[in-house]
Amino acid sequence: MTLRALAVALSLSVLAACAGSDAVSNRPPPGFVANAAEIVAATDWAAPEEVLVTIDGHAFQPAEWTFRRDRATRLVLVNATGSDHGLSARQFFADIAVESVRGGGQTLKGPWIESLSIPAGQTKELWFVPARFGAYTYECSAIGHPSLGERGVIDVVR
Ligand SMILES: [Cu+2]
Repeated sequence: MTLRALAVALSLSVLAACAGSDAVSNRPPPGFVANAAEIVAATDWAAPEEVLVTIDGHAFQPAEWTFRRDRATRLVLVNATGSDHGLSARQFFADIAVESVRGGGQTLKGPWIESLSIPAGQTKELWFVPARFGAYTYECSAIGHPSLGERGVIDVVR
């Protein structure tokens, strides 16, 4: 790898870590579900189970989310505030197969996601299949927000 290529790779990884963007991958980050693309392709997306979450008053409402393993799922995140928020949930993201991230007038295809932004006043949708059972924590990726209570738990059950 040339120095220039290394510099580009480093700057891309810094961008991917930024709270203010969506980072969707077409190569599996370490530990992520390896066959996510096959899971997405084998899933019927006509009527996904919907979970609606509103961000307001420095809280995700509700804060506890329950999903069912192997089900097509549509997580709708409504940002009812005037500031930007994001979903930071590394272990949860590692265990799901992402069909798409929708919102802000665009659709990003998965099958792996590392970060999700929810800009002020916008709604983002995460279309995915929980591929492993688990109990997870998540928090807002904006600096200082988790300590104000903007965090919660996720359960993936049968
Ligand atoms: Cu926040």
